[in-house]
Amino acid sequence: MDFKLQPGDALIVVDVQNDFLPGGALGVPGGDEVIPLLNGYIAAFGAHGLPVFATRDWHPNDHCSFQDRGGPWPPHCIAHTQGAAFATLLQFPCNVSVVSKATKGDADAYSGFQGTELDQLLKARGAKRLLIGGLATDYCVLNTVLDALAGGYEVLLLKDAIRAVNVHPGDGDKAVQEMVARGAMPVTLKDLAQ
Ligand code: VGL
Ligand code: ZN
Repeated sequence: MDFKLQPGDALIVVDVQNDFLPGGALGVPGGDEVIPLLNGYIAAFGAHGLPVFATRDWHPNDHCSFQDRGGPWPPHCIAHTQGAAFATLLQFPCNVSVVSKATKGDADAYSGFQGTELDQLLKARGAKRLLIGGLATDYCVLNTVLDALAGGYEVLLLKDAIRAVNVHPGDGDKAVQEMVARGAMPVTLKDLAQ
């Protein structure tokens, strides 16, 4: 599927943070492999003067999703720690719009739209079509994509720039199927006509 960047496109890089890279507190297998691809998309967006958004998981140190509070996850992405920082090799433009989520102790948020200003920021930039990639396919990418579709955006899923946690084998594949069934179009960097 060939596609061309056009006015109204926005790139959303989901949660590419140190704790989600291999060796991190909640390492996603192959999570680091998305970085060079996302840098390719970021460069293309820069060349077209189109906006780039980055979501980040940004938890207090006693977040309800942590195992010591009965949640499913080890402590991860604690605000202002090195683990919560964006992957060093990601080449965000200096005007990247950063959106923090799940910042309060008692609620989790897998979607970048949940409890954030992402929708308003996108609308303010005239965004109509969202290119979405990052981590993790079966949690924050899935929920961000589903909310984007429900909110009336067209979505291109960056299939080469997502990786899954796969708590249960096949979770990532199932998530991709669900996103596509709801209307997301899977694309890769090779499909991008320059
Ligand atoms: C995520 C698990 C816990 C994600 C965030 O960014 O996909 N996954 N918190
Ligand atoms: Zn989290």
